[in-house]
Amino acid sequence: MGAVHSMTMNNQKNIEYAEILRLIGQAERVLLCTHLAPDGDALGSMLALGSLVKRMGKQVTMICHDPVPGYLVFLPGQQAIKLPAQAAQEHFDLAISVDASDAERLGDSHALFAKCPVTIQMDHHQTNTRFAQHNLVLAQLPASGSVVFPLFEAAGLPITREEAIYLYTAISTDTGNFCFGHISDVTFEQVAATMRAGLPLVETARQLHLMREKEQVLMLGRALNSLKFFMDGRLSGMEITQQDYLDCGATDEHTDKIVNHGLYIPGVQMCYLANETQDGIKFSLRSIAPYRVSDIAFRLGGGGHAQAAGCTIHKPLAEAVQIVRHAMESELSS
Ligand SMILES: [Mn+2]
Repeated sequence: MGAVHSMTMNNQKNIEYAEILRLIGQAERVLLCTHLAPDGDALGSMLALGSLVKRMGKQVTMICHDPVPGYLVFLPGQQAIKLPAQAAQEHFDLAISVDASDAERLGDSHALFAKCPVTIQMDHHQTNTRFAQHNLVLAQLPASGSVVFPLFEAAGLPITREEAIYLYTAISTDTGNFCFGHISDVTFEQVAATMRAGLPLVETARQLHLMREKEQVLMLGRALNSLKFFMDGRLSGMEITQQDYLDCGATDEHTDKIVNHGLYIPGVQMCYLANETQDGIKFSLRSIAPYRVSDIAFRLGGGGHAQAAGCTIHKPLAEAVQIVRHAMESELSS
């Protein structure tokens, strides 16, 4: 099967699980890192891998450019995750990156990662740049947690209750609690294995998918209160102002995912959330297929995926909203 491209560069090939275990086996001190602004897949995958490497008798240091967000502090053992600066004096023989599609996504962690004599990365992003010496990129899998998962069986280590929490967190995060993404029968077999390992499903799902911080709920209320419809209900828009942030005592992390509330309404094909921040109006754009928002975002200086994109416009709120709304309206009428 590999014969066709046998002439391509070595780093185009995926490293085998057995080879990853061999490289871990040869190391003493292992550095683990993940992408900045970490989510449940990033931290769940890194913590699962950290636990496995520790069980293999190695010294483990986990780092991330940003601190653990409030909604993920329930993850057992997350206190051990350091900021890159806190690990800068340590020396490692092996570094493994998880869930980062490119070197820039590692933020300040990249300098420490690149300094290690042996580097591996495990990821599931289609756009992965294969920036490590050894790469395992499985874009057909829904989460990096699903990429890490088979390592436990390969190592002959049955997963523990804590590892079950990490892996479930990773997989259920990137699938929107099993609503989208590359979900297959294998996904559910992995989740079944976490249940057999003692996953407290109801409690973990509540923490991950139901609980919201007070500021998040207040900001959601402000956003929903601003909801407007255009083009006979095909386009919806919401706005969040500086005053909303002040009134609710909220910060950036409290407005995550609010935009989606504008899209899941019958008849709506596109939506935007205009977010008045200190440096410009940040727009989150969403659409349902086949409608695309990535081209609109790109034309306005941003980017993203076909159905989920964003851009920043440095104009007063009302003026910026006009620009984006007109761009979306013309896309919907084309
Ligand atoms: Mn991911």
